Order: sequence, then structure tokens, then C-alpha cells
Amino acid sequence: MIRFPKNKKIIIITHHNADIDAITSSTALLFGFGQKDIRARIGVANSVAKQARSILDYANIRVDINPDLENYDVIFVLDVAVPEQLYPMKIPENKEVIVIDHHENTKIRGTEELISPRRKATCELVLKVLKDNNVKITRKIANLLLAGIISDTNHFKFADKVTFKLAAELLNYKADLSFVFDLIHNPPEFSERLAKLKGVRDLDIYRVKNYLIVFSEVGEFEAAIARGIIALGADIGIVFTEKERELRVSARANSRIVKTENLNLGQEIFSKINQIVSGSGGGHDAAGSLNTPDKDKKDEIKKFILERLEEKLGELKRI
Ligand SMILES: [Mn+2]
Repeated sequence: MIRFPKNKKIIIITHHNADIDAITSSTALLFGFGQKDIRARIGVANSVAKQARSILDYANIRVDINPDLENYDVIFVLDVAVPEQLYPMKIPENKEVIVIDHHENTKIRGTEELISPRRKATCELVLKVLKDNNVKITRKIANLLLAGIISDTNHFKFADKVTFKLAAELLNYKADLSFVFDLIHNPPEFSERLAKLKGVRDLDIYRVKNYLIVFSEVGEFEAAIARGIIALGADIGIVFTEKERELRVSARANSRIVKTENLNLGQEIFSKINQIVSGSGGGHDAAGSLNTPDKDKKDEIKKFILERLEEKLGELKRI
């Protein structure tokens, strides 16, 4: 059992580009300390992710970027899978290190540890630490912990029955589910929204069986637009972007066509485009990409993709 340290200089540290689980688990622990009149700081490597900044506003907490860990006696390490994620911070020797984490490969050894790779979020483990130390789970702490859980489980998609039990417990502590969903909602920037809408203005659509294969050409955000086309109902979205020196192609397929047709965009199509253009192509089953300096080969590339898809799926009809 991890006990709160007394009369020590404490810092809670978490990974670079700190995400929602990292920030909510750290701030919830800090509030727990606060209830027991224990002072502490939060240190983050390099930066806080954009989607987690609203959490800091809600918690009304400031974090230190890359603080000097020599100034502290006890270092709580939260949500850090590998030590490289703390760079340029380095945990000095001879400090009391307490690790709380749900990652598989936590290479950081603590003098005390609560590491459980089966748990889905560091927040799930922080709830236990807070209760073990008789912290009253206020609505604010409950909201923070629930936000971390919802975020790291991708809105409960990776949750298990323990997660649901803990989420229900947090609701009993008066966590507000719709407030938490709003808190972690992260709408894309204006420029991305506009590019996405423009990207579906002029589509080239093909059909084979009940599959829809859709081409688009945009100025930027090609990967987001390929995903957006899938969200609108396409089975494969292929987006061309012409940059100053290169042509980029980004493709996405939904899981239905990948599974049913045993399709692999990376292996079967994008890693083979090198047969007709220079540059590099590749990907995996549900995603393919190509970067090529051969900007004049757009039509050939599209023809190549269509031919490979026809070999795989049958004759494509333009609609
Ligand atoms: Mn996490």
C-alpha cells in the first residue's frame, strides 16, 4: 500500500506531451495531498498535450515543465511507460521513487510501486491510492479520475468489468458524466475543420459489391480527411495532397473491408507503388501512405491503386 509521505519535498512527474490520463491522475493525486496538508508540485516533460490543457484549467493547477528533480525528496512517477518519456528530466539516484502506472513496460523501478498492466488507466490506480490514504473523493477528484478513465479507454471501448465498476463508483462520488465528456472533447482546429469540409466537396467514388472506394484531393490534413471519408460511409478513403516538392497519398480502410476481404493497404498496394514512382510507400492493413517527388504521376498512381483493388475485389464501377 502506498502511503502519503509526510514532511518531505514531493513532486509528481509524468510523461512528455502529457495526455489526459497523465494530467488527471497527477492533479487528482495533488488534490488528495492537499486534503492532508501535504504540499507538492507537478512536473511534466516538455509539454502538455493540447487536449489535456482544458483539464488544467478545470483543476486550476499549474505544472512545471522540466523541473530540476534534485530539489525534491520524493518523486511520484505517474503514467510513464519508459524513462525516455521523461527526457530531459532524469530521476536522480538516492531519491524515494513511487511508481503508479498501468503500462506493461515500466522500466522505472520505484522504492514503492503500484503497477498493474491489466488496468486501463493510471486514474484507476490513483483512486485506490487516494482511498488507501482516506482522501475524501470530492466531485472534482471524481470528475478528474473519470475523465482519465474515459480518455484512456477510448470512451470505454477498451474497458473491462473492473473499469465499469470503478466508473460507477466515481458516479456515486457525484462525478458528472456529461460534464466529463464535454471536458475531454477536443474539437479540431478551424483550419482542419475547413479542410475536411472542402475535402468532401469533390469526390471520385467507385463501387464494387457493397463497398465504396472514394478518392479526394486536398491541400492539407490528408490523413484526417481520409479518416473523415470513412466516417461518412466509405470503405476505403484515398486522399492526394500536392505539396511544393512532393505528392502525398494517404489512405484508410474500415475494419469491415479489411477483415472480410483480408485486405492490407500497406502490403498489397502502397509498398508496391515503388514499381511506378520513386519515394516511399507503405503502411499496414487499414492504412497506406506514399510520399513521392514524382508530382506529375498522379494519374498513374490512381490507376495503379484502382488496378490493385480490382484484382482484389472485382470490377470497380465509377458512380
Ligand atoms: Mn495512461
